[in-house]
Amino acid sequence: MNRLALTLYSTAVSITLLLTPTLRAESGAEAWLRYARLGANASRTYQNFPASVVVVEDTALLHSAQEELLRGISGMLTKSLRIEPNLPPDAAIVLGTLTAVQKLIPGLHPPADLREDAFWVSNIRVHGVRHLVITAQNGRGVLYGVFFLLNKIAQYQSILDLNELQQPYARVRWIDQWDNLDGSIERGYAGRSIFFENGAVRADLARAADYARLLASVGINGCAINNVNADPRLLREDFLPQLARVAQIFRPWGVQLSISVDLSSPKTVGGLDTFDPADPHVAEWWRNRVDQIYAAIPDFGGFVIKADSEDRLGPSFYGRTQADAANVLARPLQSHGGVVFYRAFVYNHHLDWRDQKNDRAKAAYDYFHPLDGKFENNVIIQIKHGPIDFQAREPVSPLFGGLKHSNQAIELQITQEYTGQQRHVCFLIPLWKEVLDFDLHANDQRSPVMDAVAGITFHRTTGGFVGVANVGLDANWLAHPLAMANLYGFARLAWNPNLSARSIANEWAALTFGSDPQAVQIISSLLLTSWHTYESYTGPLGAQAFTDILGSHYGPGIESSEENGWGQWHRADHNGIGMDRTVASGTSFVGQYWPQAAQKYESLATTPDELLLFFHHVFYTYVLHSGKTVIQHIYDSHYEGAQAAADYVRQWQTLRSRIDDQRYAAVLARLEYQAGHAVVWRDAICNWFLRTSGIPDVQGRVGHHPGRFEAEDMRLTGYTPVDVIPWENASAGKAIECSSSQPCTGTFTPNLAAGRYEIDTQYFDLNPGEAKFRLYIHNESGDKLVDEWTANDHLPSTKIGGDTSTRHRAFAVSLAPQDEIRIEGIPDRGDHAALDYVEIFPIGESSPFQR
Ligand code: GCW
Repeated sequence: MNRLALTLYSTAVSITLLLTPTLRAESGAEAWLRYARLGANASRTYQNFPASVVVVEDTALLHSAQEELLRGISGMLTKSLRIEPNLPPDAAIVLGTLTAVQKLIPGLHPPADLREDAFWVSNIRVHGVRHLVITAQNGRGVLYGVFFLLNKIAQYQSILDLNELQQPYARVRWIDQWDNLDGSIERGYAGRSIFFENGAVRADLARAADYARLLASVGINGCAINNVNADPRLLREDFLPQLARVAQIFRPWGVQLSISVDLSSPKTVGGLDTFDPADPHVAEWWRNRVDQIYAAIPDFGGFVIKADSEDRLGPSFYGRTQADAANVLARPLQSHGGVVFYRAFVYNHHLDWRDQKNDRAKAAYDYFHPLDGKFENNVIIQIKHGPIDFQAREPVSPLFGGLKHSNQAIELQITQEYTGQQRHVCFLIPLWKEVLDFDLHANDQRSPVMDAVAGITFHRTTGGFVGVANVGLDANWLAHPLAMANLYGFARLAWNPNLSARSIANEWAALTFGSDPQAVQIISSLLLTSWHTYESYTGPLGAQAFTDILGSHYGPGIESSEENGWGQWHRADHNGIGMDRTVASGTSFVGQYWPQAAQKYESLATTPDELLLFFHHVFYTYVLHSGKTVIQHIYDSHYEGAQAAADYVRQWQTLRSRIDDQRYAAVLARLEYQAGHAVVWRDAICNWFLRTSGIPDVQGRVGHHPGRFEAEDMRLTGYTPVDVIPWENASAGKAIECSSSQPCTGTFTPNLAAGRYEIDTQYFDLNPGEAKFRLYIHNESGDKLVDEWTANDHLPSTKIGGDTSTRHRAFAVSLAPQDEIRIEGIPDRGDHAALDYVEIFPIGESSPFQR
C-alpha cells in the first residue's frame, strides 16, 4: 500500500470508528446503564454541553448524583466535567434540592409543585448564561433527574430546550427479592443471592451496590431483600449489624431497605410462648425489635408479611384476623415512618377439589374485603395482579376494587416463574399494562387499577407498585439477556403507568443494545409479541398455564393442577373445559367485581375469548367470538405459538454484527432452546386434548408428525425404552435411556431422497451429569461423524419429561437414500443420555423450524 493509500485507508478506518459505536463484547452487567461512547454525529449534538457541574449540597445522594453525571458524560461524550463550588461564568450543570438551588439562583420556580421524588430538569438563563438545572424536592429526586438526563443522551435525544418536570405516579415503587439466607433464591433463575450466603449477609456486597444503583436509575425507592417465606433469623439481634451493612450500601442510591418477617418470630426468635398478635407481650416484643432496628438503620423501610398462606403461620392460629396481625407490626413502625406490606396472598391450599363451589380465586377478597378500614394507616395491602398466582393470563384481582379505606399496592412478578423462567423470552409489560388499565368501575366511575393502587381512586395517602425481581449473581442479573426488559419496564410503569409498552420496549432496547434503528425495531417487536407467543403455546383462553403445578412450574403438566387442593383447576374432561365462576351457576367469584365488570364476566356472550375458560365451563365445540371452536383454538394457537417462537430465531439472526457478538450469541442460544421447548409444549397440549376430547384437528396436524422417527422404534444397542409420565410429555409417550456406563446407540434408515437436510434430535438434558451425544451417518464408505454435543444445560429437573426435553439441530446434512443414521449417547452420572425422537426436514421445505 503506498503512502496516500495508507493515509486514506487509516482515515476511513477512524471515520468508521467514530461513526459506529464500538461493538465490544458485553456481559450485560451494565444493563441499561452502559454509557457507551456515542458516535461522532451524536457528539456534535452535544458539543455545547456544559463543561462543569455545581453541586449545592453535601449529602450522600447528591454525591451519587454528581459521580453518576461525571461517569455518564465521560463514558458517552468522553468529557471530564469540572467541579465548581459556585456558578462559573460559562454554562454549568447545577445539582441540588430546590431550596438549596434557590439560594444560588434566587427566583427559580418550577412550573408546578414538586412532590416527593419528583424532579425538574431545565435550562435556566442566569446573567445571560444558560445553565442546566437539575432540582427536586429531595435528594432522591435530584439523583433521578441526573439519570433522566443521561438516559436522554444515551438515546441521542436533544437536551437543548429541556424543560421537563416529572412526578412519580405513586409513592411506593419497590422491589421484593425472594432470597434465602443460605444464598439460594426462591423462584430465582439467575444464580445465587447477591445479598446472602451461608446463613449471613455476604462479605462482598459489590453486586448489591450495583443493584441499588440500577434500581435508583429507574426510580425504585425500596427493596425487601429476603424471601417472603421468611427466615426468622433475620430478626435476631446479632443479625442487625449485617442488615445495617446492606442499608448502608443502599442509602447513597435512595433505596430503602426492608425485610420480610415471619409472624411467629416473637416465639421462634423472641423466646415468648406465643405469637398471638393480641397478646401485649407480643406487641411489646415487636415494639422493642422495631426500635432496635431504627437505632441501627434510621431510614429502614418496614416489613413485608406473608401469613396464613402456603404453610406459613398466621393470625388464624389464634383466631385473630389479618388486620390484627398487620396492626401489631404497623403500630411500632408508625412513629419511625415505616410501613407494613401485608400480602393478600392468603388462601387455603387444601381445598376440596370435588366441591364445585370451592374457588381459590375468591380467597384474597374473602379475607380482606371484610377488614377494609381496620388497618392502620401505614399498612399497605400487597395484592398479586390476578386472583390466582402470576399466571400468563388471569383477570384482574377484584380486591383492587374492594379496598376503599385501606392502602394497596400491586404485586407484579418480574422473575418469570410461570412465564418461561428466563429461558423463554416473555416481555410482561403488555400484560401488566392490561392489568393497570383495567377499569374496575368502582363507585360506578372510571377507576383503572393504576389509580386504585396509587391511592387516587379512594383518596389514600400511599400505595403503589411492588415487583418481585429475584436477580442473582449471574453477570447479566436475570440470566436471559432480554429478561432485564421486565425489570426496566416494571420500574418505568411504577413511575408512569401511562407509558406505552412500545415506548418502554424501544427505550430499553436502545439503552441496552445501542441505538441502531434496525436493531431497536427488531428487538422491540420481538419483545412486544413475546407474551402472546408464550401464552399461545402454553395454554390459552384463560385456562391458566397448563404447567406442572406440583413441581417446577416450568414444563407442561396438564393434569397436575387437578384432583388436589392447590386450586389451580381447569376442570378439563372428555366433554369440556373451564371453571364456572359465575354467580348464577358457579363459584360466585364474579360477584366480587363491581357491577359493570361482573356483568361482563357473568355472561358467556360478553366474556372476552382470552378469559373464557377462567370464568366458564364450556364444551370443546363451543364457538368463540373468533368463530373457532374451543378445541380448534387450542390446536391452532399452539401451532401458531410454536411457529412464532421458531421465527424469533430467524429475526434475531438478522441482528448479527448490529449488536455485540457476546450478547448476540447468548440470546440466540436461548431463542433456539425456546423454539425447541415450544414444540414440546405444543405437542404435549395438543396430543392430550386430542386424546381427551376425541375431536381431531381440522388441519390434520395434531398426532401426525411427518419426518419424525421415534427413538423407541430405532435399532437399539444398550438403550432401553421407557414410559414417560405423564405420557404427553414425550412423543408417543416413550423415550429411550442408556442405563449402562457404556455408550448406547440408536440406529435407523430414514430412506430419503438424496439431498441436504436439517436433523433435529429431541433429547432429555438431566441434572446432574453432562451426557454426550454423537450423530453419525453410516454407508458403504464407512462412518461419518456429522455432529456432537453435550447435554450441559441446567434445566429444572432430574427426570425425563417436559422440563428436560430439549433439542439439538444439525444443519445442512447431506443424506443419500441408503444412509443409516446412528445416534450415540454417552451417559454421565444421573444423565442417561435419553432420547425422544429425531426429525428430519429437507432444507428449504416447511418444518417446525423453518429457516
Ligand atoms: O407463586 C407462588 C410461588 C411460591 C411463592 C408464593 C408467594 C414465595 O410458587 O414460591 O413463595 O407464590 O408469592 O408467596
